[in-house]
Amino acid sequence: MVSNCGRAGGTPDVATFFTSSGYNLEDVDTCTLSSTGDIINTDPALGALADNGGKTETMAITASSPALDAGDNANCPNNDQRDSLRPADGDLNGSFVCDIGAFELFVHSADIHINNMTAVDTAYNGDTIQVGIEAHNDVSASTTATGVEITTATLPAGFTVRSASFTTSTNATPTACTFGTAVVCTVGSLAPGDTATAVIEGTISTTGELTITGNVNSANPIDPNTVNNSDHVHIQVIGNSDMEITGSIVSGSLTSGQETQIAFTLTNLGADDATNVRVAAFLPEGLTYQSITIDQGSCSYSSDDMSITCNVGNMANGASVSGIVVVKADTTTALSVVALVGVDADQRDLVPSNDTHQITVSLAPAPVPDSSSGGCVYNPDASFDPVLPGILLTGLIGVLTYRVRRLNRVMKKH
Ligand SMILES: [Ca+2]
Ligand SMILES: [Ca+2]
Ligand SMILES: [Ca+2]
Ligand SMILES: [Ca+2]
Repeated sequence: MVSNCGRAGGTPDVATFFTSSGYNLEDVDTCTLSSTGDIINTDPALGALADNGGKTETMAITASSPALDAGDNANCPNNDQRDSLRPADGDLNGSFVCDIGAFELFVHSADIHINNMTAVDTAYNGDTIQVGIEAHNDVSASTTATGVEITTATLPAGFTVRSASFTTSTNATPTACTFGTAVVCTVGSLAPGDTATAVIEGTISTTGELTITGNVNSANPIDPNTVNNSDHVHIQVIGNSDMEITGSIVSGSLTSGQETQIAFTLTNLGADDATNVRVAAFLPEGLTYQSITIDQGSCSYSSDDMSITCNVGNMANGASVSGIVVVKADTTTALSVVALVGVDADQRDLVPSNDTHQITVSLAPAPVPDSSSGGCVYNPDASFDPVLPGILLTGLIGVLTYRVRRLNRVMKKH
């Protein structure tokens, strides 16, 4: 490092003209430095001559000096004039390069970073959840980081903080953080290897995906890697939709061979919109399926278990969808049977009692022609018990519940 070779006047630093071997620095341009690594017309930003350690005084450089990490490792001694090890990574870019001149600057660093963030993957609208943000000063840091803060980015709409505090690996007593539209935890100092963990408790009042971003920053010393100072968690928020299904039959008493219609209506009683709404209907022995129509979505019938399934799609809060199943009586004995309809959606249903509905139908065999009179007679054996045994109802409802669950599983695979 030189200042004024004297070729352009003034008092020369270097007595005779010399040829640069490279990696020299001059504050003006009197030395005709033009070899590899040479720097001209650049102030090296040297400090005053002072005792910076070692046997002789030196002029220190700072982290902003152009001499920093600008030397030649192939031609630099293992120690600087103070006997400090060189090269040192002065700009903390991971590359250890000698500084130009007699002084090798060692720069303290503390790579503070977000080590982990925790939160549930899914939650329901109305839930109160916790989000953890763990910050760490890397064990390889050369010094304690000071002025450490754990913060969040502006919190998403629909997430209201109820409390926030942090602990550290050296102090398990929670310290309060401030919070509003964001959270700020003033951690203070964090020694190499130490951890600080903020816990934020908040209530959800929305649906869909919530993203919460955590940050950590420090005042000192230099953080060589700021990319790892931020991270985030995603929370899928499921809504609450009270699905209701009702049904009725046009004719509750049928003679074998007669057709009738079972009408059903499903309604989203809210409070959130419903997605992937599914209807299942099960016909009892004695009623045979003829056809189905529905306002929205599509349906199919399976003769295997006499079930009808409909994919209705999405239903906004308050929306209703209606359908009609045409059935025909087919019985040789009098009996009372129950058709069942049920509804489900992806949302949480806090009122499951209205998710199913049962429709009772009284069936009678067709009249037997009286060959002697040519007319019809009523078969006295066709009288039916209008009261369905409770155990049968329970069994059918159990079957429905099972089938709806099975249906749900099948739906969710697609
Ligand atoms: Ca260096
Ligand atoms: Ca470097
Ligand atoms: Ca960092
Ligand atoms: Ca319900």
